[in-house]
Amino acid sequence: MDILQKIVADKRREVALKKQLIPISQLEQSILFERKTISLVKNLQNSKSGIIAEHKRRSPSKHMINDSLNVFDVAQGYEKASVCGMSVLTDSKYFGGSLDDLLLARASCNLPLLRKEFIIDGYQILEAKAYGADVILLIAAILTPAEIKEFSELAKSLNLEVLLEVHNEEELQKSIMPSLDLLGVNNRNLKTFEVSLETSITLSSLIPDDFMKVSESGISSTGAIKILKPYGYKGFLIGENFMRTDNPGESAKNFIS
Ligand code: IGP
Repeated sequence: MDILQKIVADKRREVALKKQLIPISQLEQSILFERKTISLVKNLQNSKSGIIAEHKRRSPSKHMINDSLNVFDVAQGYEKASVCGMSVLTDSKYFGGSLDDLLLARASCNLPLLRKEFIIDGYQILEAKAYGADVILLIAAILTPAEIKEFSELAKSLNLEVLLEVHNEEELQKSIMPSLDLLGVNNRNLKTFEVSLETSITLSSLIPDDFMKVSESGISSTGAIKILKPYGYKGFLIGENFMRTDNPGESAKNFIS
C-alpha cells in the first residue's frame, strides 16, 4: 500500500465513525452554514501575486514543519500580507491539522479558506461548510469521475468553490467537467513525494482556459512563480516555505513585495 492508499483507508474509517456521532442535520445547524462564502476565483482574478498560503504543521514527506504557532496568528498574518486565500490542512493523523484549525482561521480573517483534506465522502463537504470553508479540494488520484461529479455538484449547491487537484495527464483527462472552478497541478507526487515544477509546465497546455490554473507544492522562490506565470498559472499554493519560519505572515509579505 502506498501512503495515499493508507491515508484514504484511515479517512474512510474516520468519516464512518464521525457520521455516527454528528449527524448531517447537526452540521447544517452551524451558524456558519448559511453564511455568504468568499470567492477564491475572484480574488485570484484580481490579484498580481496569486498566493494561496497554507497552514501546515507537518506532513508525511517533511515530518515536522512547525508546531509552535497559533492558527489565528497565522491567518491574521496571511491576511495582512494580502495573500489571495488561505489553505488549512484539516487531517490530523498525517498533517497535524483539525477542523478546529479551520474554524479558528474563519474567526480570524476574511480570506477565502480552502479546506485541505482527503475528501472521499459528501459528509466532509458539509463539514467544510459548517466549519467555515469557501473552497474544497478534490484529489483526482483518489476519486472516480462519478465521485468527482457528485462531490463537485454538492459543493456548488452549497456555494463552495471546487479545486480539483491532478498530478498527471490521465487524472486530468478523466476529471475535466463544468462543475469545477479551479484546476490545481500538484508538483508533488503524493505517492513518492518527488517534487518537480515541470509537472505544472507539462500539464498547463492540457487545461482548458475556463478553469483558474493553480500550481501547488514545492514553490520556494519568486523565481519559480516567474517561470510558471507564462504557462497560464494565476494561483500558487505555498505551504512549507512560509510555515517553516517563525512568522509565516511576514514571510508571505516579503515574498509578495
Ligand atoms: C503546499 P508545499 O510544498 O508548499 O508545502 O505544498 C501544498 O501544495 C501541499 O500541502 C498539498 C497537499 C495536497 C497536502 C498539495 N496537495 C493534498 C495534502 C493533500
